[in-house]
Amino acid sequence: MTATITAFESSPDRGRGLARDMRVRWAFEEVGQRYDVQLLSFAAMKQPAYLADHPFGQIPTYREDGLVLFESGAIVLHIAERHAGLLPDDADARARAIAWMFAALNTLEPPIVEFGMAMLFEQDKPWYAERQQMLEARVRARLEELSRRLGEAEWLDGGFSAGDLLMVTVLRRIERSGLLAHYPNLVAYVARAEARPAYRRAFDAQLAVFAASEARG
Ligand code: GTB
Repeated sequence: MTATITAFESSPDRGRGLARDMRVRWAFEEVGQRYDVQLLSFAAMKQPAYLADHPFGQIPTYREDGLVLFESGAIVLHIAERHAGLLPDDADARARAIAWMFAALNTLEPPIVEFGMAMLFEQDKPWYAERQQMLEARVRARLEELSRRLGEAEWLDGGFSAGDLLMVTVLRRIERSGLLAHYPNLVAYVARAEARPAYRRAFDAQLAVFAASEARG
């Protein structure tokens, strides 16, 4: 049975592929699996029927046969474990790729999200400048470490994996902040991932949803 994921019917990122359904779409494209999408309004995401699937009323969810999952990282891992293409066969290499998945979501994403949220919602606060400086320093520290580890390699550990997929979706969130530009190897890493045909298909699919929502008005 084809899996169904949920996504915003009108994404606040205006189709820039920053909402977390993007990473799930991309994972499906990398492993060559079809998927369906159920589009939701913010209001629908908070209704009891949806909260039964997602306790926090967010996108994305994943549904296939009797299985319902939430958390984009768990969904990408599930897809990667069920289909070839996103995790190496060698057990040790596979464990390392999964470690990079956790690093993307647990080590890089929290300071990056905090930095972005402050820019969006706290600019009018008297303490904003001081706090933002601290948040930026935290992001820079992580980027510095990631940049050093990646060096001139193409991907984080051998071939492209679900670890790279998640890391790139996290890094894309600060593309417009200028912070990434201090690390040319990370800029090249993101660009390399964005050039993958699977990424392009996923990006175009989510952009088409946003364009349709705009056309409807
Ligand atoms: N940890 C969860 C996961 O990885 O699945 C987080 C899921 C999550 O934050 N979902 C967001 C959501 O449903 C959408 S992606 N929010 C609605 C709510 O909580 O009520 C986060 C997001 C939203 C918008 C942008 N943007 O506009 O750039 C980027 C990312």
